[in-house]
Amino acid sequence: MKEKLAEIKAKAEEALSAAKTAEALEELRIKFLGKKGELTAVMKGMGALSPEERPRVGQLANEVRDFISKELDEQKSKLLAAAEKQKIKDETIDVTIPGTRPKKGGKHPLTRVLDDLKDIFIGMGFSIAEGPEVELDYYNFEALNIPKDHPARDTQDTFYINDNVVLRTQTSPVQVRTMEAQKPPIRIISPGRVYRSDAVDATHSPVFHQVEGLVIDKGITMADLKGTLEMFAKKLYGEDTRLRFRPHHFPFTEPSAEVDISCFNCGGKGCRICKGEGWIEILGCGMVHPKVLKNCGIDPDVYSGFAFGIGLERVTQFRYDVTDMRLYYENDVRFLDQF
Ligand code: 2NM
Repeated sequence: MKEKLAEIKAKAEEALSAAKTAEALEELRIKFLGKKGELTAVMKGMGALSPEERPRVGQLANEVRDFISKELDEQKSKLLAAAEKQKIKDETIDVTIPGTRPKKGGKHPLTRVLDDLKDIFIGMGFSIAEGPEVELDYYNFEALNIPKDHPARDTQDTFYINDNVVLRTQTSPVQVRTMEAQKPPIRIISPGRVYRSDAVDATHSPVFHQVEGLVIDKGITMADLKGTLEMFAKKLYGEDTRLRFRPHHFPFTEPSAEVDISCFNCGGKGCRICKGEGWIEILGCGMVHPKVLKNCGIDPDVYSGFAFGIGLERVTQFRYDVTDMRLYYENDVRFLDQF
């Protein structure tokens, strides 16, 4: 029996030092010290011993049990300490490693220029007005004095939803809605998306953006129009910018004009940007037609006003030298990264 105990002790010592996990240790505890364990089995057999031998073997058995128990505890704390060390090693962060910077996003060039335009006009006392992109034929055409047989109504140019509903071809319908709803004085710009049935190329897109402006009050004249647009152009393209008004025709304004700015690149001498002209066309404008005022419930004998329409893509093209409109909509980061 003594040999048996010595054997258990030796076996336990070897097995314990080889155990690598808490689970393995628990298995060994059950194997050696458990109710059905090897040591318990020996102790159960002690009844067969002589009264002299019993206490000595009993003491030895206790020693072996205490030994195994102590070894178990020691091995357990060794394993825990090793696990803790490994965990600290795994979780250590080297704060001296240079970080990987996330790429910064930026505003789209059209958004940048639109923000500038809004700032300029808000600074002159204008408010921003917005309206539906799917618009009644009445607001897009009829109220604006664009008769049924006008070329702008041709299905070539307009996306029709049905006989009475179109995708707006300009943002003027927003201004018609504002004139209907508000009494003068009115000072608004209406930026937004507009639609024309055009094939895509470097200078055309079926979807583009306009910023139209409208001022209505008593005594508004062409001088107010010129002063407002001159201030706008100088703020956007620089204080040296000069304006040139060329007579034009729009159904909704009378008189009407197209406006050129002196080339911001060459100052008027002629260069690549202005195609040798010295001038660059940037907008259309005019005094709101009395018929349009009347259509919107404003008495043209009391009030007058001016309006203008700016193409956002075109203005942005000259601001950033973008030569192909498609670049605006493709969202290639190699293009967008430059702004
Ligand atoms: C342009 C050119 C000239 C215009 C007219 C109106 C309204 F609603 F008051 F009649 N809004 N915008 C206008 C005038 C637009 O775009 C080239």
